[in-house]
Amino acid sequence: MYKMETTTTNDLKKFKAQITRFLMVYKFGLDEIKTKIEILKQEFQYVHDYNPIEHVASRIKSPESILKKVRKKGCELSLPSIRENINDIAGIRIICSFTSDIYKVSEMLQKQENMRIIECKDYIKNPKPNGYQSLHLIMEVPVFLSDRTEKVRVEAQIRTIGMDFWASLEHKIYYKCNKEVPEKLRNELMDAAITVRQLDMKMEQLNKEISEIKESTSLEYETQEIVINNQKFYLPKDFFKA
Ligand code: 0O2
Repeated sequence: MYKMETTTTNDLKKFKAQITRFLMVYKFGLDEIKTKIEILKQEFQYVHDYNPIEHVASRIKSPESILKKVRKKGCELSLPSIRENINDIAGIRIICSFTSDIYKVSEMLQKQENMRIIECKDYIKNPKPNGYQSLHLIMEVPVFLSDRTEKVRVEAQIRTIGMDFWASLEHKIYYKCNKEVPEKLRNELMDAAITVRQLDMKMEQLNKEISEIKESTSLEYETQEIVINNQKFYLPKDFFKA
């Protein structure tokens, strides 16, 4: 009896250590991608004086959620099978201001060396039947460990603020209704998804008009940058001469 209990405790300890090591590699993969995104963000801001990324959030799927997905997909419950079949253990969400920014960010990520794009799902061009919109990229990055290099998959969900707002509400409703959303609510969610799409298009149009105005006025006079209280201001050069 005593021996059996010890074996069980040891097995559990071993299993816990294995899972921790397994998930740790995904955390390193996420760190790699987050650094790449931060560099792109800063460089884009510097070169184009504009930042296409509003904010970034990331998470590692909990062992419980991994288990649920294994059951849903009907794949084998082993670490190699989980690695092969579950693509979103490491997930990053990139929120952009405008739909065109989503494609800019996706293109920049796809051009990165040392990174392989396994799959691209465009739920913006082809929204899901419930109205869900987002661009999903399954990426594979190498993680350099002390004794080996591992390739890690990270799922990026790139979407606008509106798409994100809709998705988080839909996710709540889906779980509140125990995955059986009543028809009335489903129709209302679909209407809201259409409104989000229209608002995104309107904002994109407005942004284009603002950029055109900015471009034409900046051509009229040369500006000089001044910094007051760590804030940048651009004033016409003639102002300083006067
Ligand atoms: P959670 O709790 O967010 O992690 P695949 O991974 O490609 O083999 P899957 O899971 O069907 O198969 O891929 P898909 O459609 O790209 O979905 C992956 C993730 O996108 C989901 O993960 C959700 O986070 C999000 N997503 C997809 N469809 C919807 C939707 O209709 N509504 C909302 N709110 N989110 C969605 P999980 O594991 O399902 O959930």
